[in-house]
Amino acid sequence: MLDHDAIIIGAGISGLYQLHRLRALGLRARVFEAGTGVGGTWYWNRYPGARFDSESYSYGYSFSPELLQEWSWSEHFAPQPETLRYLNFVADKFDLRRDIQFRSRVTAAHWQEGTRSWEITLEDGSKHTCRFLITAIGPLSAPTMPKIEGVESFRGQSFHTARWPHEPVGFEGKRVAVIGTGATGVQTIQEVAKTAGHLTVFQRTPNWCAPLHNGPITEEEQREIKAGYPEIFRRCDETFACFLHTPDPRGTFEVTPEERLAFWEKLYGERGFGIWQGNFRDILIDRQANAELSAFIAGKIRQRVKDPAVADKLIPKNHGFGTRRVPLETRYYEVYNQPNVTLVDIAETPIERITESGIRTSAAEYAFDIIIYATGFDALTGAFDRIDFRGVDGLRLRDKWQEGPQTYLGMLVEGFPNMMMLMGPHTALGNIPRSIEYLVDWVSGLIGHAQATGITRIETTPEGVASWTDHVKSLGVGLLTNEVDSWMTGVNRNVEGKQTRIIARYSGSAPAYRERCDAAAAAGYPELRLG
Ligand code: NA7
Repeated sequence: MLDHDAIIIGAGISGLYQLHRLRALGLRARVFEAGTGVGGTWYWNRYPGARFDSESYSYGYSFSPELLQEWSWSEHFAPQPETLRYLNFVADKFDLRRDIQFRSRVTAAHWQEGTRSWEITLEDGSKHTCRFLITAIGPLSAPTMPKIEGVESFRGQSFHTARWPHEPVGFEGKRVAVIGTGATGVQTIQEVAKTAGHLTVFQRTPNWCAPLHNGPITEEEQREIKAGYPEIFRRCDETFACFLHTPDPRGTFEVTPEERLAFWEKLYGERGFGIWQGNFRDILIDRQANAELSAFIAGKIRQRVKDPAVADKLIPKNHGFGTRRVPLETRYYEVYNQPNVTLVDIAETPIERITESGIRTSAAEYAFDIIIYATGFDALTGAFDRIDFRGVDGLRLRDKWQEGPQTYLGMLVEGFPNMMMLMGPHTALGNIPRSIEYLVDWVSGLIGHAQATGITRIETTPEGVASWTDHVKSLGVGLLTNEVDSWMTGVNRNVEGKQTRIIARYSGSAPAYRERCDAAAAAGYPELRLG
């Protein structure tokens, strides 16, 4: 007898909802979670300033009308502590904790053909068996430290943003360094700059940032939100990437220069991702359109940063607006007008090493009390690489994906029967909880089908994988995003073997993705071998 019907790795947004759904199917499901609490991304990323860039009310779970009415978001873009409270509230409300084992990092998962089951090994060496294995390990959950000599030698305090301590860290009067200026670095910098004695930002590549325009949710807005949830989620269902924003059907050059400017001014003044996700339909395809928009944003940066030389350093030169993830900010650029903040361009003067007392670049030596590494993640496939997954005949997932991931619908892998991935490579990212709810529902439908028909082995066919992988690749053709190094193209200069771009992300529309998955289910899963 197997220990469990299903094992879910991870108690983040996807793991929690998957547990809830599997229970409803009558399965004995168990979640193994490395952390000491629920929350996943929002459990680990406790760095100062961490918050949503999606509107709070478009980000929460939609599956329970009761939950939607019971929970009140306090800000349009909730800060991390509130989101973590929310996920704990969900865990309590649906009594999820009794099936979650914390402090339990999964190190290996091996397929056992004889029993059509998975054997999972935890860090403590214990083993657990199950019929179905569901990975809910997140697309951005394997933090990476920079490959810089001397990282271990620093005597002050140092933290990676995704492994932030649970105790408060004070910056008053302290000399603080931040390395990294992605979405995380930007949020950290604008918060730490408020109190640090002196903050030095080490920037290798500037990113194009745009204003978040956060604010508290008033009582009246709260009433409107709660009454309007069906409409909010209907909209998220219809938009390209499940945000409240979706591309404008017009092309950049189909309007007059005056109309274009007025539209961009409006978007720049509005909340959230509109400037990225709700812009003209061709800004990420048409080079000229992208260049015009980039020039517009560069103008904003120049207006906001007093020192023209600093402004120039903050303007990206090697990629256009929106071709990497756009960090949303609150007075980020104004931080560089403060006397307690210095920007060091390490593309110009590279970091040579971390020393006992601070950081040495090719031009100077800096002393610090605290170094913050906002250096990102081994994205999309990194969390998979950190677990020893072995499928049929001991095949290693890492080897199978050596040339880049190959999946069916981003959820199944040939040679890895009964394993389903939530937010694995080749699925739609966008407003992630919206994608998660869909994927969990689809996986639950498949497992429910197996339960009802006595199926104990589910494996995708090579044809299914080939056609999906080709489809994902073809969707990426012509996208400016895929011409740029970033976590979205699978590049991480700190990780061996991740120096070249791959197509690891589904870049079509979310409705088209769902249509394809729905059709597969409706047709009785023709691309799966069920037995
Ligand atoms: P990102 O977006 O991958 O950013 C990492 C940053 O760290 C980026 O600015 C990197 O510069 C910088 N970095 C990484 N390694 C080094 C070294 N060795 N030296 C100097 N600078 C370095 O990660 P985030 O955590 O900000 O965001 C990830 C996603 O999580 C985000 O998009 C949200 O969707 C949630 P580079 O650009 O590589 O030159």
